[in-house]
Amino acid sequence: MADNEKEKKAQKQEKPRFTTVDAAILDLCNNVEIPEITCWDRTKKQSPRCSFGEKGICCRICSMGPCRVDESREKLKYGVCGVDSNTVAARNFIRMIAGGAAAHSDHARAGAETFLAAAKGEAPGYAIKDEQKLLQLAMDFDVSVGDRSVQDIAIEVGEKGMGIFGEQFGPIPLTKRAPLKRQKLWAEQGMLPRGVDREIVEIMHRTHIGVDMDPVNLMQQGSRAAIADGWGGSMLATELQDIMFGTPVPILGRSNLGVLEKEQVNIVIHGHEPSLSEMIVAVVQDPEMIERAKQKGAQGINLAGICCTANEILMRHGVPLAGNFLQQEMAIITGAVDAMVVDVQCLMGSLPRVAECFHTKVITTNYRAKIPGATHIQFEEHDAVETAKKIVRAAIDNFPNRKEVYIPDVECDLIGGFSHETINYLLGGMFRASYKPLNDNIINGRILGVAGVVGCNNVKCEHDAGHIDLVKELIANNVLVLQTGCSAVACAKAGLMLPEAAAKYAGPGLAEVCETVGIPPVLHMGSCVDNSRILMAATAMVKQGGLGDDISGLPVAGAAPEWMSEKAISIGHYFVASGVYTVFGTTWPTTGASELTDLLFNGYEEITGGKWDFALESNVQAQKMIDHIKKKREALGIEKARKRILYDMAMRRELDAG
Ligand code: SF4
Ligand code: MSK
Repeated sequence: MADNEKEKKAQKQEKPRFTTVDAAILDLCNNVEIPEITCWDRTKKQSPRCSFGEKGICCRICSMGPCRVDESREKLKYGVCGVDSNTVAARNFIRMIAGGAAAHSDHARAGAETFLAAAKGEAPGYAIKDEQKLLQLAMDFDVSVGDRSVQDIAIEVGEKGMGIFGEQFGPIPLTKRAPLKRQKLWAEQGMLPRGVDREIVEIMHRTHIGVDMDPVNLMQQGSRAAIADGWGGSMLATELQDIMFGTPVPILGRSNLGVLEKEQVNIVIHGHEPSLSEMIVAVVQDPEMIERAKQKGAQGINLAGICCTANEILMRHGVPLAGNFLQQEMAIITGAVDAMVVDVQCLMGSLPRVAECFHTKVITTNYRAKIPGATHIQFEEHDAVETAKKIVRAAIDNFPNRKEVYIPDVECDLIGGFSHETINYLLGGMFRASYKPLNDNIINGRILGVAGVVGCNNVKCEHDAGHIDLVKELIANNVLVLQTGCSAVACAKAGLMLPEAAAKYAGPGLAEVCETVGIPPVLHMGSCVDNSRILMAATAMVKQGGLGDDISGLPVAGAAPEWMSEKAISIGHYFVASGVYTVFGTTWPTTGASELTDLLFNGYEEITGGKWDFALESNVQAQKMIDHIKKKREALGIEKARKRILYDMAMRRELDAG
C-alpha cells in the first residue's frame, strides 16, 4: 500500500467519536465514560447509507415500489409507474416542504388557540403584553379598531388568525406585508397562497401516484405552500407570541452546558412552542417551589433550554441556552438535568434511553409528541399554571436521585432579543425608528450586505463548525449576520453575539457601525418560526428606499450550513420564493435529478429572483454569498464604497452653478 494511502486510512480510523468543535462536549467526553448511546454512535451504525435515498431518487409512494430511479442507468431510468428521477425528486422535495410548513403552521395554530383562549379570559396566566403589535395585526386582518376594547380586538384577531389556516381562496392577509412588486410577481407566477392547510393538502394530492409529474408544476405548488408557511404560519406564530409574551428587546444571556448548576434543580426545556415554557419560567420563581427544592437538598431551581424553546425564552427572559440540537443527549449525560421537558419538534427518540443511564426524567407535554419511555404530562392552556407546577414538582422530586454529576466549565455570554422592531429602534432611535441608517451604511459601503444564517445541526458534519466558520467569514467581509435556530446557538457559544465581537472579528466598516450603535455583528433574532422576522427586516429595507423595489434586488443572502429538518427546506424555499439567494451545506436532496437541480439552482432566479445553491465547505458558501451580494450591489450602482465628501465653499458654488 502506498504511503499516502496508509496515511489516509490511518486518518480515517482516527476520526474522533464526537465530531464537534463545541468545547463543552469535548470536555464532557474527556471526563465522563459515555456509553454508546449518542447520535454520533448511531450515525456510524447507519453507514453506508442508501445512495438513492441521499440523492432524492428513491420513491416509496405506492406499493408497486419502492422504486430506485437513476437517470444515468438505462435500466433504472423509470419507476414502475413510468416517472423519471426529476419527478421523483420533485415530489420528495415538495413533500419535505409540506412537512416543514405543517410543523411551523401547527405550532402557529396551537399559539392561536392559546391566544384566543387568553383573549376570552379562558386561559389564566396569559395576557396581551404588546398592544401596539395587536393593533398592527388587527389592521393586517381588517379588524376594525375604533374605540373597541383591547379584549374585543384580541378576540376578533384570534378568530381571524384561526381562520387563516383553512382560508380557501387567498391570498392570506400577511402576504400583503411583502413589497408590492413581490406580491405582483407571486400573483403572476400563481404562487399567491391560500391557507396553509389547503396548500399542504394539495401537495399531498399532487404527489400521490399518478397525479402531477411535471417538476416545474410540482415546484410551483411547493413554492405556494412555502410562502404560506413564511408569510402565513411562521409569521403568525411570531406575531401572536410577541403579542402574548412580549416583543423581544436586547437582553443578556448565557450559553452552553456550563449554565447547568451542580447545586440546583436543573430543568431543561426543549422543543419549539413557548406557551408552556413561559409558564415554567414564572413557576420556577414561585417561593413555594423554591422551598420545595430546598427541602430536597438543592439550593434553588435553574432553568435552561435546548433548541428553539430555548431561543424563545432567551429572547424574552434571558433564560440561558444549554445548547443546540446535537447537545440534547449531552445535557442528560452531565447527570445534572433533573427533568428534560419537551414539547414538539427536533426531539430525539433516544432521550428516555439516555436518561435511563443517568437519572433524568424526560417529560413529554404535547399530545402530538409522545416518546415511548417518557413520562407524559399533558399541557392544558386552560390550566397552564397548574400543568407547569406539576412538571416543576416532578423535576424537584427527582433531584435526590442524582448519580455522578459532571458539568463542563464551559459557557459564554451573549446578547439576544433582536426582533425586527428592536433593530428598527436601535438603528433609528425610539422617535425616528427606521432602517435608514442600515440602508445608508449599505449604500456607503461600510456594510457590504446582510446575511441570514440559520438552521439546524447535522451529525453528518462537524457540529457547529459550519455555522461558526461561515459567520466569521461573512462578518470579516463586512456582512451583517442575522440568525435564528440552532445556528444562533452555535454562534452564541462561540462568542459572536457580544458587542466586543465586532472589534475582534468584523471587517472595519461593519465594526464601526456596530460600535457606534452598540450591537454585536451577529444578531440573534429567535427561533425557527422567527425566520419571519428576517423576512420583515428584508421588507423594511426595501420599504426604506435606496436599495431597489423588491427583496430580490437587495444585497442579501441566506444560508443553512448544517441543515437537517424538513422545516429547513420549507424555510429555505420561502426565502427563495421571496427573492433570496440561499445556500445549504452538508447534503442536497435532489442531486440525483439533474433537470430539477438545474431548475432550483438556476431556473428559479428567472421565476422568483431568488435561487438555491449548495456547497460543502464554509469558505465556498461564504464566497458564493459575498459574490451574490456584490452582484446585487453592482445592479444597484453601489458597488464601490462611497466616501463621505465634505464640500468646501468652492465646491458648493460649482454645484450651484451647475
Ligand atoms: Fe414506483 Fe411510481 Fe410507485 Fe413511486 S409511485 S413507488 S415510482 S411505481
Ligand atoms: S431547533 S429545526 S434543529 S434549527 Fe428549531 Fe434547531 Fe433545526 Fe430544530
